[in-house]
Amino acid sequence: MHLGHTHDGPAAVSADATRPDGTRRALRIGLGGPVGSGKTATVAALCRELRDRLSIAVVTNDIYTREDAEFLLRNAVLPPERIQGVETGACPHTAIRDDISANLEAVEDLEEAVGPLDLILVESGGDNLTATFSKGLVDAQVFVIDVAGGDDIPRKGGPGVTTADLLVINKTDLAPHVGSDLQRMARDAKEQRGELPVLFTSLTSAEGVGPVADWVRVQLAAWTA
Ligand SMILES: Nc1nc2c(ncn2[C@@H]2O[C@H](COP(=O)(O)OP(=O)(O)OP(=O)(O)O)[C@@H](O)[C@H]2O)c(=O)[nH]1
Ligand SMILES: [Mg+2]
Repeated sequence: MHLGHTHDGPAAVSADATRPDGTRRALRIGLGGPVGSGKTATVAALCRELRDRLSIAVVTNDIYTREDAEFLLRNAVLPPERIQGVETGACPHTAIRDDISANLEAVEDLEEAVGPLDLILVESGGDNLTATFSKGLVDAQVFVIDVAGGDDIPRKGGPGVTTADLLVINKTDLAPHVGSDLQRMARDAKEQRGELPVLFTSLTSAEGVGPVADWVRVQLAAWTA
């Protein structure tokens, strides 16, 4: 389902876009958002959708475990050497915004071990509405919320909702069960984000992650242009 508007322009990219040998490094996309909104499910679905044509790796962040990396490994969304878990040991936003060293090391290790890569997905641990990625870590960021978390979340704003390069509103299949008004969520998101894109997804539906995969392809085309 796509109630939002699209925006095909390239996301803002960080300055250092090359590997030590001068070739272009992988596009790095961060996925953040509240606990349980569907970040890992989105990463898994993106890997399945894109892995045949693109060379992909994933970094996951968890506070005390490597649960998400293990989920991706169990589900064999990528070969094991392409998945790395970072145990942040503290608030997830610290590791993606304030001290990004562990994540940067994971991203660079992957690029060296299994590269050249086209795309690296970095999943933040579940956090609150203020969490955003440092531009030193990722080139573009996706904020994933879900309809079951309350249909007033887009209206509440915060940097994730208002400034992420893409806002994904997931689990639309649950809207009738939790009384969420998708039209209202689309209107509120548009008000908060202006021309920045918003996509509605249900990973249990046939369309699944398709619209997000299309957005990733557009970012990659801009990155490699
Ligand atoms: N009904 C429904 N369930 C979904 C959808 N997407 C994800 N889920 C389920 O929601 C739960 C949480 O999904 P995850 O992908 O683990 O969420 P997350 O954002 O990675 O969670 P944390 O990493 O713990 O913050 C899982 O049980 C998923 O199967 C969806 O579109 N519809
Ligand atoms: Mg997760």
